Amino acid sequence: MKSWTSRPVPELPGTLPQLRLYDTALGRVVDIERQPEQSMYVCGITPYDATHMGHAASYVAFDLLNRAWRDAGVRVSYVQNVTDIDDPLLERATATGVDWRELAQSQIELFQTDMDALNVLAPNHYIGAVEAIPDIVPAIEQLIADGVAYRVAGSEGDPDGDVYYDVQTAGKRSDATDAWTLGDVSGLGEKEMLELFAERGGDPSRAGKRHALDPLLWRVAREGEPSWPGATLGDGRPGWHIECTVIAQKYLPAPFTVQGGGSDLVFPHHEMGAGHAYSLSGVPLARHYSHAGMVGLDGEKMSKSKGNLVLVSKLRAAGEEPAAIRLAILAHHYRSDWSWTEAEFAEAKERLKQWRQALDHAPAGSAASVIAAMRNELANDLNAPGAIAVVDHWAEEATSSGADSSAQDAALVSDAIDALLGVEV
Ligand code: 5CA
Ligand code: ZN
Repeated sequence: MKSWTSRPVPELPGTLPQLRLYDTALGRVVDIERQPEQSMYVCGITPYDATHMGHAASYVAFDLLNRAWRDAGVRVSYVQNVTDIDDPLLERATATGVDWRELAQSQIELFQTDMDALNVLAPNHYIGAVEAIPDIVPAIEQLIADGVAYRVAGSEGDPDGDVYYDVQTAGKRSDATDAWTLGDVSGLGEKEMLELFAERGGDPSRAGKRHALDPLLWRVAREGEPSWPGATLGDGRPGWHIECTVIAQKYLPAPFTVQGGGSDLVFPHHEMGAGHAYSLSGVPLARHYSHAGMVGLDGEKMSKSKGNLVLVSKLRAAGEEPAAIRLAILAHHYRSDWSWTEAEFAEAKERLKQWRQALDHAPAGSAASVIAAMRNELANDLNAPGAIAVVDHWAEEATSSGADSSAQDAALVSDAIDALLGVEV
């Protein structure tokens, strides 16, 4: 699938120090090993709804990582999927009387326009679940042949042949220290897992499964549902976790550096994806798992059912500047849960104005220390609020100095804000 186009990233003198990032599986901040090329997989949208502020914040978070690596002189190989076939998409299409393909297409286009507006760098590979099916089918066949996946007999209206991943058998396959067992990524106990599994697309009570937490790999065709050729699996469509695993394994090294997404993906999605990958390849899927906090509206969870979605496209249509939206997102550390509020958006707009005014008074020789301090903040677990505070401090001094601007310093500070924070001032 075609991706959007990245805007150019200004080059800055010097380089970002050692990058440290919070690793969900380890539960602490770790040094990210230096390599000439880093690799990142960020879970993409399920295109049944327009990009809301929560989606946007998760892509902006990993865009900071992308930019930090680039600033450290490292190439970045970046892959993102789009879940262009799944239950929620079909349900929404049916409910609204729109063809599911048209719904997906329109929301993907809107998402890409939003990402471009927010100056999020594009992935090198943007891959749909549907286009990955020819790669997913043999992977599931291999899991069955290896005894870590099984077919379930039909019952209660479900036909024969849905394929599930056997979490218990898979978790006992190897004694290697890097082998996967259930809970390695999320650190959760079984009771919490069961609750989240049911909430987030799992089917714990499906009859015939070996374990309630076994996730779906292949759903055989049902009347009225789209399906694709599945070779020995029979016609059907893929489960959710195997989609990301297979796409990541095809386009990225094994293991790749960071898998990212919102914190609602820790379990079951990234947990199960890590299991599938280890079963398929005998090496971990990713070296690190990284998660962005959840965004709400005025203190409540943002959800379609509550009707409280803040859509990036709606703000844009109302004439709001995307750079201000991005700055409002960045005022929160990527790992914290936070709420979008009008008051904070107003603050972000005011901040952008002040930064722009300050550029007219950039003191000569002031840029180097601003860039170094911003880099230190971002190298420390992508502390964007810290980097913003650095620029705020510089802007206050610049404005109060009233001096004529040093063109060179103004250009450097402006480039740093663009290159590191992705905000065009
Ligand atoms: N297609 C799958 C991932 S493979 C999916 O979760 N799609 S999504 O459209 O539901 O979400 C896309 C991304 O936005 C995910 O990383 C998800 O964790 C993140 N996300 C969704 N809601 C929020 C929210 N309220 N706050 C922060 N991030 C969110
Ligand atoms: Zn995913």
